[in-house]
Amino acid sequence: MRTLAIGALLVVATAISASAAEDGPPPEAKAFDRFFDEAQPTCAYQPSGDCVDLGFSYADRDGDGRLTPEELNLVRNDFGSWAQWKSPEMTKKERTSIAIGHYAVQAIGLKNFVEAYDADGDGALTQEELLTDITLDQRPLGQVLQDPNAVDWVTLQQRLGPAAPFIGALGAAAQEQ
Ligand SMILES: [Ca+2]
Ligand SMILES: [Ca+2]
Repeated sequence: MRTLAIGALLVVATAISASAAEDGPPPEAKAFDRFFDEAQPTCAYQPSGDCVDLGFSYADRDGDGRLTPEELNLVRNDFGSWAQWKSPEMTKKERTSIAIGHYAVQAIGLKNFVEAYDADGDGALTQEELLTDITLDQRPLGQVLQDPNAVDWVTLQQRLGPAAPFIGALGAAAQEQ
């Protein structure tokens, strides 16, 4: 009986993945993919501020110059959907980086993250508030995030708690790609 049930599950799972392949990725995965294609060369080679601008405007859905926890949650969903779609062609290292990032975001929590940096208490983050602990310069973002002099890790960790250092791992991963 159990074998039958597992067999049925396998058939269903296969059918779902086959139909997913036919229909292509969900729209939010495609939206993130377009963003990723556009941002990747900028983030790899251009000054860090350009990369942050691109990411910020992607996340700022209503274009008011501030990121709410809801807007950040949409980005997380887009990214999750994209990562699931791209997972088969990722290296083990890329999958590990994504798992670490996912862990850090879950552990910190988007609402806590916004509250930790929301200097004026309006419930959303301007780019200035977001970058309080990071000093951008002409180097690409991955390099900036790996420079202990550019990121105030002590303050950042005080704000965000023990999961904060994993954000640094993301910076390192971004630079390697
Ligand atoms: Ca906004
Ligand atoms: Ca604010």
